Amino acid sequence: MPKRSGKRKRAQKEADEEEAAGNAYTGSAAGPDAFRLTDECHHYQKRREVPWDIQKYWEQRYSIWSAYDDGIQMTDDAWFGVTPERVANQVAIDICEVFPDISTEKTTIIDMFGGAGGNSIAFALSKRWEHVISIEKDASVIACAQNNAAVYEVSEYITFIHADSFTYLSENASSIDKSKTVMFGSPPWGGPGYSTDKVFNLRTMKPYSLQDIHKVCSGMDFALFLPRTSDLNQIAKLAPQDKKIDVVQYCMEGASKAMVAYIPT
Ligand code: MGP
Repeated sequence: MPKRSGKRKRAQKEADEEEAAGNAYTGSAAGPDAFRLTDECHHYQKRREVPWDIQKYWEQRYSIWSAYDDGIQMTDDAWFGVTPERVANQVAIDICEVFPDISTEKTTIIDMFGGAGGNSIAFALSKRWEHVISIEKDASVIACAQNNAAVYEVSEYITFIHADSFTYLSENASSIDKSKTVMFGSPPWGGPGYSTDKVFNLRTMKPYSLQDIHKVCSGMDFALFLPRTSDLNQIAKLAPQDKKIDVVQYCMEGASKAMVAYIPT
């Protein structure tokens, strides 16, 4: 792929954003309204095509996406944050078991930081939800997610929303039925350098802190996918009176990849 100048790249990104914004995609199978893949979406096949800083993730591509070879698309940044498939599937099972009234009352799950689709696809595959809503603010990344949902044959079960989660949730607050909705968030952790701190400070997590996310999820059960070294004391402070927060470490090949905090209403 030829290198583009920063200015041209930015202009192209803006044009892509505008085009995708005009496509308020509301769910059905990929058709003419689908978000379009951009120059930032790739299906790398050879190691030499892959930028050095994501080679480690690309080497793990089949544990991230078992169907990688069927046409999975990723932006370079999306590799850092995508949940490996087995972990995403286990989280989709656990979220139903951990929250006590989930089996009877909840019909919608909102994936606040949908990314390239790893978690939303797992929620759709679980067939547990009437609505899986995947919100993503990057036009190229949401195009990858929609493509990847089609690879896993679940496009029709996911509503892709191209938006900033915080704006979307505040603008749509009145139409979200909190008694029927569960929130899931796998936020950015501030890049791959997150692991340098012995205990990860969720209060200074960038660009959204634990408190920012907690605020928009209040009144709903929510599950957060966080660094394996996250400060448990900070998480514990969010426990509603007389309730506990379950924290689960998700391991692959004997080592934790991340933890999920299941925070009840
Ligand atoms: P990692 O710790 O960067 O890599 O990501 P690895 O190879 O497990 O660890 P290392 O110790 O060998 O370097 C581990 C997993 O964490 C990834 O597969 C993602 O699921 C998740 N992850 C990593 N980052 C940087 C993020 C992030 O910023 N946000 C989210 N939501 N998940 C991330």
